[in-house]
Amino acid sequence: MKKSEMKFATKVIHVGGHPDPETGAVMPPIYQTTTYAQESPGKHKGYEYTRSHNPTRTRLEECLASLEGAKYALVAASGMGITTLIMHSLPPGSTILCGDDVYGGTYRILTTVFHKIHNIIFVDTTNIKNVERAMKEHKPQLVWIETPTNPLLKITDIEKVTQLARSHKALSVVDNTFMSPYFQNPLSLGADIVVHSMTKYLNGHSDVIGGCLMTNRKSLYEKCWKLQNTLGPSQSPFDSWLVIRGLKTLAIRMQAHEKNALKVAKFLEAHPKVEKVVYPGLKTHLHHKLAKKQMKGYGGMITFYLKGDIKKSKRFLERVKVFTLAESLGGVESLIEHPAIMTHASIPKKLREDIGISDNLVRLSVGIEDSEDLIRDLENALKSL
Ligand code: P1T
Repeated sequence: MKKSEMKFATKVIHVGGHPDPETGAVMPPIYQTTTYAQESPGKHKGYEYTRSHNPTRTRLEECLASLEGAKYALVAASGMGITTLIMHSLPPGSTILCGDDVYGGTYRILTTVFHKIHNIIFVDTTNIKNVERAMKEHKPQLVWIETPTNPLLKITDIEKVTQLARSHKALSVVDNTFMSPYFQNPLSLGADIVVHSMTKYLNGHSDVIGGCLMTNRKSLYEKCWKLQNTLGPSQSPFDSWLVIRGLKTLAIRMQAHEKNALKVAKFLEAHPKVEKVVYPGLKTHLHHKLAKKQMKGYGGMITFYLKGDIKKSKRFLERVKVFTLAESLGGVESLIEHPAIMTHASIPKKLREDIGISDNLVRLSVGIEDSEDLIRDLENALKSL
């Protein structure tokens, strides 16, 4: 069967997953090598040095490309590594229009590293009029959106924003980490590049740091690959192998995350000690209709506002037992965190509060444990407040 004809749950297992031609090993070998023998100087089998290419990484890239319906995928040692490559691929002095609610590390790299090379403009991309105005005023070379956003789960209309970018001859990038390719495919909605922190749902087991980009644009892929080869943030063969292993269950994991998240969101919404719940799958979500239109599901991330102050939030976070208080997301285990103190601390307090990352905001990465245990855990911690 052609890989383009396969359904998602088949692709994650079989694309790039052919048995090893030398031994018949069903699982791909971990090519734990830095270098490759050459027959004659410059005559080799496509592999010279693992910073440039590695056969285990190639298999992972093949699978990832197919999941986003892309011709090319590039894997790096972290999500931030991928952001670095994309930023360096632009001519110095470029203008980047970035969503105003993004992962704290993305905000940090743009405002403390790449502001020295490029002009960085933040805008609320959920409001298309804002984007239109900013496009005319700043004439960006690249538009960077995260949807749903981390941590506020705001939804940007990918089709509309990428269309606007195209009409202004700007490239568009969508960080699709929160949805994974199972629930959202930005390239099919018009994006030029889709990026993921593979550390999250793609690997799914909280044991690998990694990032990737997928695109149909050969020149962009080649530019980023050359930069990776030059700058060096290439992923190790073992980590690529672990992601190949994690990916195999992506479809069923995403279904389970979503099923649990909807139950947890509904429980929290009805709880008297909770001020507000944000989950794209709830009808009360500000962008629920758009989420329903452009996503195939709503994912496993929930944010909510507790009734109370920072002290109460800390007490609540100390009292959960099944949820682990930790940064990151997208693993099989449930995690809980405080964005203002943890993942988004690099955003200045005033700015954080203006966009809604307040001291009573809590973020959940709902895992695939039994939902009754997760709800009981939250109930007990809330009861103790
Ligand atoms: O951690 P790394 O693999 O470098 O990925 C960075 C990154 C990029 N994009 C999004 C949307 C992300 O959420 C992240 C990392 N986020 C966390 C560590 C977190 O807890 O939110």
